[in-house]
Amino acid sequence: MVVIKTISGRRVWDSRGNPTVEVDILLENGAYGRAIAPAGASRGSREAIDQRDGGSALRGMNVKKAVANVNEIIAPAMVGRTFSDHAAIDAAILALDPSPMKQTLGGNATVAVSLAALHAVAAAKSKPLWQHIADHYQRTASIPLPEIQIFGGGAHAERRVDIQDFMIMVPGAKSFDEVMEITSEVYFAAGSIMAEKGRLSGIADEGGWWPVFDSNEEALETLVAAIEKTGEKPGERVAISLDIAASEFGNNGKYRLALEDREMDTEALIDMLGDWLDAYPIISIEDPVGEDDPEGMREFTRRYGDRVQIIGDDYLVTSNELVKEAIEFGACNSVLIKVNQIGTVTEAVETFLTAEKAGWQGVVSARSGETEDVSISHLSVGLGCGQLKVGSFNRSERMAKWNECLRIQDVLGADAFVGGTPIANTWWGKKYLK
Ligand code: 2PG
Ligand code: MG
Repeated sequence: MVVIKTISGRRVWDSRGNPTVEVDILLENGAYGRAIAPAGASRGSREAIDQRDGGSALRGMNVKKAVANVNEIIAPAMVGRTFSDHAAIDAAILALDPSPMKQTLGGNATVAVSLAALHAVAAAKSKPLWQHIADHYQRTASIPLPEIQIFGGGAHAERRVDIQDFMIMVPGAKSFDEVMEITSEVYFAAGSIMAEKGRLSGIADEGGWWPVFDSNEEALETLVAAIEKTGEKPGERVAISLDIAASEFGNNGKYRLALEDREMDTEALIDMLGDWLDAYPIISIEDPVGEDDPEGMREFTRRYGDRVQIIGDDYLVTSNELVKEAIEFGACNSVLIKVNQIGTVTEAVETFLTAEKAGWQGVVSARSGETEDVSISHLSVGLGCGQLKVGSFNRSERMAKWNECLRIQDVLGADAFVGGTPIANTWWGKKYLK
């Protein structure tokens, strides 16, 4: 049992320099928790709404109202009350805002309170956060396999290329530490290839290299060249993961690749991505078609679901209801888990468990607007979900999350790393890794 002494919200600033909500929760027993709301740029239309003040100041992004919701609505309703655990605090948040998209309080307010409560309750039990999560949900903690961005595009790079995330995964590594080492080599190899071509132009929102390419596929070719430059054979220990984020360049089954001045329908987009799956060692693909194109998502899954991880992000927005529907419908075989898309830890975990029960992979993920908050590293470890997507290998809001996994690995031991098997189980692995 915990008794809440104070809840205080304040405005802090995220990795893009935008305002965001930080919450401190102090318990009567002296334990406390703090968390900061992240923010997406390529947002699903059905995800929890960030309450922003609008107007001209701070590009309409100010969060005075959301902070006030914490201090003037949530705090008075909760201070002095006794709760059994963080889930009971989440239930109280949901009672204050039962709307499906957290329109009343703002998802940025609810997620910061929910995560701060998770931290506070873990502290009250004198447990590291990952341990509290593992114990509470009766999970076996493990160190996740990262998806790490090398080139950032789409909404994270002024749409310089259409595809959003060009990432690597290193399932062939023996430890999380080795993933970091190999990723560092690939990241800087990619940078030096860009520099040699006179195309090094800084970095995108999540720390990946700014994508100065003439076509989307050129980014893939460069990624393969970067992997090779490190002495790795693409598809052996290191593979490619893409977030197409197709909702950003598609509408009602019509897609426009602006970089290549190409219009295509769902069928042509699926064919193009299928050609990429044949030509490159891609083991994971996120939002291959738009969130408004469920038939396309089902068709993509029908054609390629046995050879690649197909993640729903904008399409599923960490919603238990939408995941249930997609399982039934036969669209996707994996889901991205972003706590701020749904608004509370309880709801995000519920969605993850539904997905896992159906044999889907759950991938805990950061947002493109992040901070020093490392809660998601603990969430992915504590749930033992298997995969973590954080952005690139650059900028402290990203590195903080990778570094936190290294610290947890010191406690859990290298054997707790989940890598090693997934690539061999993929279509690519079966075909090329004899
Ligand atoms: C995504 C995320 C992270 P955003 O689409 O998966 O890359 O982007 O936070 O902008 O939605
Ligand atoms: Mg995405």
